[in-house]
Amino acid sequence: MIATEVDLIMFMRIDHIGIACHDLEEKIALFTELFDLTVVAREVNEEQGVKEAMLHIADGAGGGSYIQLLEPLSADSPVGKFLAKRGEGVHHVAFGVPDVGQAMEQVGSKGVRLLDERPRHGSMGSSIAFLHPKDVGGMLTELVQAADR
Ligand code: V0V
Ligand code: CO
Repeated sequence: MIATEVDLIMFMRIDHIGIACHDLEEKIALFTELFDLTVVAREVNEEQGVKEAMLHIADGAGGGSYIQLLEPLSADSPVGKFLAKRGEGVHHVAFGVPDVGQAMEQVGSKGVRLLDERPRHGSMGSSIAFLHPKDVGGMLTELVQAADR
């Protein structure tokens, strides 16, 4: 789906909540046991400095909703620094959008700092981009365009 210039940025759903953790396998065991969730994808994303797993919650407009568990690949990666500073917990909230480039342009034009100049590779073949938490009420925000399904 291609948004036109007159369309406002459209959040179709919460795509995922990203949770920072020290030990991915331990937290996968916790979340699957507590909430009866299923791991549907795992990936090492070198560019983002993470080893991650997606636990499926539900399907919605243009894609699913997930919990994303994130273990840092190094101490100086975004998630590594977050763990050192704040400890384990909610790291970011990701919203599903129809067109990530368009969403970046629209939100960028409102003065929000984009942490990516162009969309990056995200989980399950998605295209992603991050917004600075200081410009979004303290919430690290991710825009996600799901892969064609
Ligand atoms: C930092 N801050 C946060 C935050 N991380 N606030 C809310 N949530 C977070 N996760 C605050 C921090 O406390 C500082 O505030 C301020 O922002 C600047 O932080 P910093 O520690 O000085 O800076 P850095 O170097 O830690 O950078 C923070 C940012 C960085 C957000 C710029 O983490 C980043 O570029 N993140 C985007 C990429 C990313 O997070 N990738 C991992 C997920 P005070 O203390 O000055 O008040 S990968 C992913 O989700 C994938 C692959 C996927 O979904 O498919
Ligand atoms: Co994410």
